Amino acid sequence: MRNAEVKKAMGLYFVMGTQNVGNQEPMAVLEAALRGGITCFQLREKGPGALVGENLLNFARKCQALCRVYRVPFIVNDDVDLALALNADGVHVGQDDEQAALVRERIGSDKWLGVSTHNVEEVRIAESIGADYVGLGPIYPTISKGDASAVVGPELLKEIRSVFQTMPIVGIGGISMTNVESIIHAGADGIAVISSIASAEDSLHATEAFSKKLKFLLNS
Ligand code: 3NM
Repeated sequence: MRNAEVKKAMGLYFVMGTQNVGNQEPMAVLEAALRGGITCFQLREKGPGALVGENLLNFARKCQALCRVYRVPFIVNDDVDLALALNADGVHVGQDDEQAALVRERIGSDKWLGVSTHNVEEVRIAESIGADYVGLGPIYPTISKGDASAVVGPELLKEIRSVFQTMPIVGIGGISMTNVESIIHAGADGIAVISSIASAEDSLHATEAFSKKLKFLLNS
């Protein structure tokens, strides 16, 4: 049951922090994405100028409240304390963040745990500690993550899908309308994007276009 729910949520997974929206109002961008049909949201507040303390807590609360209106899971990147304080739906950690096994212990079994992975071994470890899904990337070159590791391409996605047939997998990194098809054809359950929605001229239209294309690709 949970696996099916997570897979569905991986369809169009929007990742955003206040640093990703340029001059736009972050809440307006999130609302446009929710209206346009995102299926999961991750608050990833990172890098220079990132909100901290009370400001972060207040912003996160607003994001969570809006996600609830649209019945979209609200996941917190890295900050387990924040996720617990808000009773978020889940936590997402990278390889350099707090160890996923410890995060699972802290958040318990009810919350979703997502792990960023870059190769077969990392997916194997994520599976063994009970991750609900893995992000695999960067599939293509990205401008949104300064310390991104080497591009893996859709080929690795395909290989990983052949080894892990039931694990929910979301592709991330440089995904746009022009390459989304390659990610789904390689076996991903969906895509995770920052800039294609957050930096779009019109986030609502960008999201609607992704949503429509994904519905077609995932059902065919
Ligand atoms: N993680 P965009 S790539 C947050 O490879 C993140 O694990 C990555 O942003 C990974 O959609 C990435 O703008 C950035 O390329 C994704």
